[in-house]
Amino acid sequence: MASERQIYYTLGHKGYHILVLTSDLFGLICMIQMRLSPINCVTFPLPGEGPEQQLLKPNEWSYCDYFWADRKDPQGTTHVTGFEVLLQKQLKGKQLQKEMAEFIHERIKIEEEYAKNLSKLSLSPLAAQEEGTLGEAWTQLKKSLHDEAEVHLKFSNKLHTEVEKPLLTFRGDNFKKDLKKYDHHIADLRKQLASRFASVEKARKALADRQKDLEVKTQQLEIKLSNKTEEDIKKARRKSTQAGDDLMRCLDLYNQTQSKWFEEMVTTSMELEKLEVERVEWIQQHLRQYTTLRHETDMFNQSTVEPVDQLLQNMDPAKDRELWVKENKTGEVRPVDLDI
Ligand SMILES: *[C@@H]1O[C@H](CO)[C@@H](O)[C@H](O)[C@H]1NC(C)=O
Ligand SMILES: *[C@@H]1O[C@H](CO)[C@@H](O)[C@H](O)[C@H]1NC(C)=O
Ligand SMILES: *[C@@H]1O[C@H](CO)[C@@H](O)[C@H](O)[C@H]1NC(C)=O
Ligand SMILES: *[C@@H]1O[C@H](CO)[C@@H](O)[C@H](O)[C@H]1NC(C)=O
Ligand SMILES: CC(=O)N[C@H]1CO[C@H](CO)[C@@H](O)[C@@H]1O
Repeated sequence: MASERQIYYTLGHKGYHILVLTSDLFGLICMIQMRLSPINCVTFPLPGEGPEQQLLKPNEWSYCDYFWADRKDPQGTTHVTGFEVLLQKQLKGKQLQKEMAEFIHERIKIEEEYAKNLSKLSLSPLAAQEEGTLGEAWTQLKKSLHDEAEVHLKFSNKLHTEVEKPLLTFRGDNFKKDLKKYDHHIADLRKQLASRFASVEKARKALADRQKDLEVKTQQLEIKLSNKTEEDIKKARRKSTQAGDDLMRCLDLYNQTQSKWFEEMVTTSMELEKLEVERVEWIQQHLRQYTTLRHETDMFNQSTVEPVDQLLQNMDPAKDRELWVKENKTGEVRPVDLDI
């Protein structure tokens, strides 16, 4: 009797499918139809086929939703997997973080040199002999340069320990090793997927051959071109069924591997997403520390000139004159008219 079976193999989670249509009408003809769009051995739905796909994390622009396909590199010669694009982002982030540390290092050097210059100038003997309240104010002004130098030195030290070092040491050498591990893990699964895909193709061809063979034998029997017996046909049919089962088995293995790859892609890309969020937050935190320290410097820096302002306010030119006159006066008896 005529029987018709339709077996849908759903691959992956998003309705990617291989449709195996086994229609053994009179037990003779098997039709296989593969309805999928494999790209580099990953099966995607054909446009308009399969159920509508929803994003795994709608509205989040999550890594796990946007890196399923491979991309041709700019030269167009080799393919870069979506996962490799994510890995490259991580490596670049690491490099940029290092460059930021380098930049802060240069900033520190300027600050140190500036402090050294101020400190040196504060020791200058210029106008050291100024006297009185003006002399005091002048001495304080020179001293303020030394205090200011201290402020800048402290700033540079804090920049080093609280900004440069954290930026430099965030994620040590293990980070690249970890990325390599992720890379190998996902690449292995892709390789497995490719080999399973090849098996499916091979099994599909084998089944097609078996079916052709069965068809030819059946026709030959019908038009009595051959003395093939029912036995031969049964044998051919058995082999065809076997080839069909084999294909099913290969499909199932492919299915499992793609499913595994899919899951690992989701978990690993979300892991990378988390790492990126952490990196950005870490840098943000330390750049904020930079601005805090810089503000502090201004405030301390202000305080170094406050005593100078104070002394300038306290200056008393009259008193200075008095003091100077007392010390250097040459005689207070005034001359009188000549009298004979
Ligand atoms: C420090 O002084 C030297 C000259 O003595 C000058 O070349 C340099 O630019 C100064 N540096 C800073 C940061 O002011
Ligand atoms: C079938 O035909 C072949 C030659 O075409 C012959 O050798 C063979 O003996 C035949 N077998 C039967 C069962 O008639
Ligand atoms: C504080 O230091 C900055 C340099 O970092 C300098 O330009 C500024 O004039 C200083 N301000 C005072 C009040 O000393
Ligand atoms: C004024 O008197 C002081 C103290 O005796 C002295 O050090 C200074 O050299 C004198 N100034 C002049 C111009 O003689
Ligand atoms: C039709 C079919 O075999 N689907 C399977 C594909 O693979 C996943 C994961 O191994 C299974 O859960 C499905 O049942």
